[in-house]
Amino acid sequence: MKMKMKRYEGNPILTAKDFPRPVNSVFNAGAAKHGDEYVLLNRVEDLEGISCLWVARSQDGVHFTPDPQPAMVRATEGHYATYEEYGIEDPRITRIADTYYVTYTCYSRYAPCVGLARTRDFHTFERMGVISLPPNKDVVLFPEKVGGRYARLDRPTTLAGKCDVGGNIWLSYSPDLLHWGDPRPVMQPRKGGRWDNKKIGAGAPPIKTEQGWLEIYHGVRETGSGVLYRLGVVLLDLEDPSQVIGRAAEPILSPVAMEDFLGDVMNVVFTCGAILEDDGEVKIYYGAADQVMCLATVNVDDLIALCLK
Ligand code: BMA
Repeated sequence: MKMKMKRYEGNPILTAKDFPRPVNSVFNAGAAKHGDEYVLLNRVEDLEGISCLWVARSQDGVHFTPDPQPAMVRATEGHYATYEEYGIEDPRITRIADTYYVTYTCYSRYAPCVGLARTRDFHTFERMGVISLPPNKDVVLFPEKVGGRYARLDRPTTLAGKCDVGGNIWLSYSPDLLHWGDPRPVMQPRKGGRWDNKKIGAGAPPIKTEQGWLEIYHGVRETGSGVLYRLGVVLLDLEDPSQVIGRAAEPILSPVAMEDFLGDVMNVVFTCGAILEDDGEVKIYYGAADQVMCLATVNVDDLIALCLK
C-alpha cells in the first residue's frame, strides 16, 4: 500500500501577517480539539527573536484565527524567569481526562529545558513546573497512564562522539507529571546516510491505536548546506513504549514545497501536533522553514502500515 500524504492546497494556514501585531514568524504549533473548536497553540517569534505561545482557533481545522493576545509569554520575574529568559517554544498539547497539558521548551542561558503548564479552556494557562534538567526538549506526554504511571518521551541531548550517537528519544515515567524517572532509551538516529542520522525527537504526542502507540517524530540529517528536518513515524508497544514494534524506513513528510524553503531556516518541516479524526484521517500540523504553519493529512492506517512494512 502506498501512503497518501496530502498537503493542504491552501498552505500555509497561518503566517506572521495573520497576527494582530507585527511578529517575525509562526510555527511549530501544538494542536488539540476542544469542544467544537480546533485549537493551535502556536510558537510565535517576535521581532527581537523571542518566542511566546499564541492560541489560534478554528471550526474546521483548516482556517484559523489568532486570539488578540498571546496565551503565554516568557516569565521575566519570579521563579520561571530563570528558565524562560530567552523565550518559550515548541509546545505540545496532551489531553488527560478533562485537562489539557502543555509541555514546552524553556530557553535560557542554561540551555533548553522543559516546562509543564495546564489549561481547561484555552484561555487561562497555569504553569505547573519545570520537568527536566537542561539540555532536554521535545517532550510529549502520553494521553493516559501506562502501567499505572504517567509516561512521556523526551530528547536529552547527549554528545555524539563520546558515545555512539547523540539526540536519542527516551521514555520515562512519573507518579504526578512533575517528578520523572525510570528512564529507558527508545530509539536512536539511524547510521549511515539515512534521513534521520543526526538526531531525532518526538513530534506530536503519541496517538493510541490497536497496533500500538503511533509517534510522529522529526529526524535530522546533516547535509552540505546545513541541516535537513523531516518527519517520520514509529509504532511503540502499548504496554511498554520503550519497545519499538516498527519504525518506517522512509520519511512521511519532507521539505519539497516552496514554503519549506522560504523562511528563517530553510529545509525544515517540524511538527508538535497532530489530530486523529473519527474517520481515521490524521491532521498533521507542521511548521515550515521556521516561518509559517502548514497542514497535511494522511490516513492513520497508512502510517501504521508504513511502520509495519
Ligand atoms: C530545532 C527546534 C525547532 C526548529 C528546528 C529547526 O532544534 O529549535 O524549534 O524548528 O530546530 O530550526
